[in-house]
Amino acid sequence: MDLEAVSKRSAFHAKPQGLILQYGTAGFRTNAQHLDHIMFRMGLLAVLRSKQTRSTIGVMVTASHNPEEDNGVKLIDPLGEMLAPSWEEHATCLASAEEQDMPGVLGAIMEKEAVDPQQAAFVVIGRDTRPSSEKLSQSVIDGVTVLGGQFHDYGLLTTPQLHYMVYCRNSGGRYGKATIEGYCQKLSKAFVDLTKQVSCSGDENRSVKVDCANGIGALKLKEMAHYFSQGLSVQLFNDGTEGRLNHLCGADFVKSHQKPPQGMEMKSDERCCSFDGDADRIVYYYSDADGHFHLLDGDKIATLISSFLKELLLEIGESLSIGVVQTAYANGSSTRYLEEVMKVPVYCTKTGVKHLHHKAQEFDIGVYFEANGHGTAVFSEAVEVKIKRLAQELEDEKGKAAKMLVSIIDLFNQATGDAISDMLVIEAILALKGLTVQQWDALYVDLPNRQLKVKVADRRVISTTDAERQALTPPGLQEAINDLVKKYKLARAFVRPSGTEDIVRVYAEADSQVSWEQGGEISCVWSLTVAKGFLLRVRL
Ligand code: G16
Repeated sequence: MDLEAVSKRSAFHAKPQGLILQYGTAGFRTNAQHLDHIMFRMGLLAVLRSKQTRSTIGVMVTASHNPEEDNGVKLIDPLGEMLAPSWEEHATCLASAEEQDMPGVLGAIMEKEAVDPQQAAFVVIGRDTRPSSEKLSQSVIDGVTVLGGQFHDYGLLTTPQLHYMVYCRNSGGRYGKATIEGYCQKLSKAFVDLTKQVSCSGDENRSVKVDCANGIGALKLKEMAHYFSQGLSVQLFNDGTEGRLNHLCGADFVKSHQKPPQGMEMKSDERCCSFDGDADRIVYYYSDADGHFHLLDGDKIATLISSFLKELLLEIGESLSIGVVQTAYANGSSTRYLEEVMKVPVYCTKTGVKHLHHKAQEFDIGVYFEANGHGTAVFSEAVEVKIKRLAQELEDEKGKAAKMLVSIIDLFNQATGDAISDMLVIEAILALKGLTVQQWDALYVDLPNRQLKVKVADRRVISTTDAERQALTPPGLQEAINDLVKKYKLARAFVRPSGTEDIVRVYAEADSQVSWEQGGEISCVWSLTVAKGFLLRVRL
């Protein structure tokens, strides 16, 4: 490996002096203008990771839910999962190195990770529709090629599609074909097989309205819709023909504002959903006859999916372990419902799919969802083999349930949360169970809750513990939260620094909304005082 050539090439992707960025919740994210050197260096790092693992590594250029002027990059590990934490540290080191120190940092990573320089490397690249993405993905390619890595540029892809491609390539085809056609065929076959089982009395003309956040999800859903058009008709809104990415639309907007996206034509009781900018999150919603907005977020999705999987296992007569993984943002009602009514064990991890995914892999069947709509289900290899065998052996209702389980396993993108795959899973389950969106919503009632973004001078003053449910610093913050929370029934609140935006997130929930302020406004206000001189307020 020619580290001198790397230095020379790096000069074309010079790092702005003093700029330090960290590999955050889902890679590097900031304004696109500051990212050229990061892209080049992540191309280099992907080659090293590929050599070390002797596998294909993915590099996705996207900032997902962030505003259009931002961009970002993340690496995808061999089984389609997020980059291993020890390599996140290497990524931060490499991204922070001043130009003259770059070869030394690369050498140190190679030594620490025992990377064989002679080993071949292969990297696959994808990008979202942001105006900056194409140029930035060229910088990734520049980094890959200067270290002698081979690559395949998929061009425009949703983030979960790139995760799928990486998994397929490293599973020797077992997981599927590493092409867009392979992805569409795998999912649509599973969806059609599943929905064939719907009894005739069901709603035969199923349709759903999809807000695509003016992002890549629109292109990919259009590309795919004809594959399953007989089972489901999708009507796209915010498809990118006008309007800015994630602006007043998309899953993040709908979840945090708890209102419909702009540009969506909602009639009462119609089933609608929103993707985010790179189509790795989904939330559902509808507006009732009185015009009230109802949100079915990641928690409701996890409940629907896990109850369906549990029912199938019960029908087959298999007692496999099912676990649900959530984060601190999970609504208290959802956790109670899962534990007390469904009798499913629930675990809480830190924010970030990487944490949930690994916890979910501890079960025969793990269902994980963040409340923001990012999630999927994962099945152990032994379970997949067993279910496939049972689908061949069993007859009648048991055989039918086993076949449905085989199809739904194929319908999930087990590499990561995937809005398209999750939408098809949800649509199939609703059809099979004959549930309306209102009936699904009625499984439990969410505690009133609010989430706010607060801009502060330095978000790193806040550190947390206990899966981000408790603040460790600054001193006095957690005590202030505790004092407020104990005044209200079923109340919970926490504060954590975002790993994707330069803000602090504040979350609060309680059993009811109470009157606050003399203005007669019906709201409950949590005032969370931070010792560094700013006041965080969340209104319910
Ligand atoms: C990413 C992560 C999610 C996380 C979200 C917000 O989502 O993949 O796991 O919940 O960021 O993270 P934070 O609160 O740290 O900013 P996306 O859809 O933006 O890739």
